[in-house]
Amino acid sequence: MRIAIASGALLGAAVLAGLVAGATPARSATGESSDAQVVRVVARRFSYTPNRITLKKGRPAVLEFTSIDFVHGFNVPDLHLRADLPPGQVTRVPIMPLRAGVYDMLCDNFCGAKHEEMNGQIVVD
Ligand SMILES: [Cu+2]
Repeated sequence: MRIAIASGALLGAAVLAGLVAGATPARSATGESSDAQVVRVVARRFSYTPNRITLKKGRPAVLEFTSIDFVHGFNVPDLHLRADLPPGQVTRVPIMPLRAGVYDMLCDNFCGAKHEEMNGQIVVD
């Protein structure tokens, strides 16, 4: 009988712990906040879609890239962001936009004739 009571108390504690854990903002192993703005971006010769990404200043964000055809090179020089984008997988790029502004993004892996046209902007406001 004592065992039954003890296990009941343990179960109650476990449920309570679960509720408390559920009430606190979750963080992934990489430290990304669960309230991050997630923006999916498709990369292909010779464009990013969307090619204008708007983020809220002070709110963490994650850019999720899928490349269709090539290892494009996502680069935002003024934000010191860079990632190779291998096709066939999602490449996540965390970003904490702290300063309002318009930042040019480009592809820095030569991907063909119109490579120079593969660009866009990140707008933080
Ligand atoms: Cu490219």
